[in-house]
Amino acid sequence: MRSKIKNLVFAGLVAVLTVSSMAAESEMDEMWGKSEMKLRSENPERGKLFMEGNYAMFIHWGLYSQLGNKVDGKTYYGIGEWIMNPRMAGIPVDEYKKMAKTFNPEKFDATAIARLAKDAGMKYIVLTSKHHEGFAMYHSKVSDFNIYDATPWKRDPLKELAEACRKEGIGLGVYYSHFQDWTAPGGGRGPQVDPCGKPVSFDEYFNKKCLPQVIELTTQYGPLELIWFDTPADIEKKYVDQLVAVVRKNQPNALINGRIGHGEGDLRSLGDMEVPHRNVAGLWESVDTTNDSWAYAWYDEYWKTPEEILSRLIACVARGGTYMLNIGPRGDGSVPERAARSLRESGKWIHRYPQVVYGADASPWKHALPWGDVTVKGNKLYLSVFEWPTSGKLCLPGLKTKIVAANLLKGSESESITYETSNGWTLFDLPLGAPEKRVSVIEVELADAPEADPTFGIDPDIGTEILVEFAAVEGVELSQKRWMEKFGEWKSVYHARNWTPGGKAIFEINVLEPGDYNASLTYAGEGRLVWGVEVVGGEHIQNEQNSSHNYQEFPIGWINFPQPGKYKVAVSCLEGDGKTSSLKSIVFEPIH
Ligand code: FHN
Repeated sequence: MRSKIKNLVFAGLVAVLTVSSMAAESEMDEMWGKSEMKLRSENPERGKLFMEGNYAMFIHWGLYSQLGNKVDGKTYYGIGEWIMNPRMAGIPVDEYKKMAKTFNPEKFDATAIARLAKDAGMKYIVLTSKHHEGFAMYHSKVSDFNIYDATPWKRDPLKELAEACRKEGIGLGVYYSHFQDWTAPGGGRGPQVDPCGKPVSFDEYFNKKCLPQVIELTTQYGPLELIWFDTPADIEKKYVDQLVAVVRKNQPNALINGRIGHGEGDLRSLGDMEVPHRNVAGLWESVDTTNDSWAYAWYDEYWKTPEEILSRLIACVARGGTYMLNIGPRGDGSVPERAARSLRESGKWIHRYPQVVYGADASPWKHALPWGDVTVKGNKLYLSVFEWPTSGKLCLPGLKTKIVAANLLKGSESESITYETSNGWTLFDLPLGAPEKRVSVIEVELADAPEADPTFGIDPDIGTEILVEFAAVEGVELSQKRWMEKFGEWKSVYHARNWTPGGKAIFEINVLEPGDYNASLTYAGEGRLVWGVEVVGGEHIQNEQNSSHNYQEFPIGWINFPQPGKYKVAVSCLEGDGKTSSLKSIVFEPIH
């Protein structure tokens, strides 16, 4: 059974979230609701593609895609599906609704999208059937504010996508904004009166639009993999219960994500664009996007490269979860070519190494390793090497299970490689050149289920960064900080802050090759700071360095580890404004 299920009992260990100080940001963050990780095991058929596929396509597409973040010649930066919002362009309801008259996505091609997902190695697609602005991207009988009735296009893209997905063997899911509806009277954060000025309650909105639309969606498009609800905010539990009941009745095999609210749903969707650094138990997904926007934004050309996509996907699988990656088609229905190219290129690799991703489990190291990451299938480890060692040896710390064989994979072919062990490390002999241009894979067959010591090994060839979230702290606060880089573009970091005199972050490490290493700290802060780095029971170094409000790596100096083995390294902020100093990580670079 997959470890994401087995580890369920540890779900409570996941770190607590501390949101950033900006009130409006935390308000949006809190709209995700408090979800719990769990698996409803009464139906083993539920969520098969989620469980086995580990990779899906998210699509944000709606009326807003026409604008691409530009209104009356002005560009609004951030997530374009919020363009109506006063913090973006602030478009009045009547004006927004008129945009349906010009929505004519003639380049929409459901088959091409389903094939793109398939080429990308994704197993199902989740389309925004109704986002917060209330426009249904399918033929709804309940509200004429829908793509079939209100636009000159007069087609049902969800129906076309459902058919295309079925033909291509891809699963389908729908996104539905159940609480927020900015154009329907009574909808969450929407107009609270009807066009005649009569007050309309949320209850009326729910019964006249939300619930009937979820019934339509769950009865008219064939089997669905996932019903993806979003931003429950302060919705009452009685509404959530009704939605769950409808989905269970009409789509017993569909998963419900935790953003339905009130701890309901089958799986947890982490914060937007968040790939966790430590293993997370239970059923969960990361939702991310191919650039920095969900909906199409004309200016956003900051695309993830194929390597970045693979790195984030493999990280999610290695942490025990799944990855759903978004595309934002343009208003004419076409998919930005650069997004498609990165998806196809990364997909070629996934099709060569499906065993690394599909049905794969979490890494027993519980975090990434300096050169890459590890996924597991039965008694086999898959080492995905992003940084190929120039020394001819790949160093794996702390493997406790006996190795039966090690192979360097070249697509479906493989070449046996030799290895030796030293002080609890396994050193694999590798050719000097990587067999793959993006990510090379080593398969390690074990005599039993894999077990590993998760202590961070300091790699003798390349720099090892250890995030402070893995440190034990005394006299320092460890918390997660979230912020929006642009409106709706979430970033997060775990940091150690509020350093009191004597405060310490203690990192446990495992050294293979004794000698000098250059220790650097990545931090943000104000003014000059004196940091100390001390090998407990050994050398102490300290240095004054500047700081910046952005996280930056500052060298502290060389430090010696006299012999192989485990050490504790304590970091402290000795002088300067400890209150505003925010430590993100320590880096050890070998001195060759
Ligand atoms: O407000 C939405 C946002 O527009 C987007 O759909 C994301 C995707 O996860 N969900 C909400 C914010 O978390």
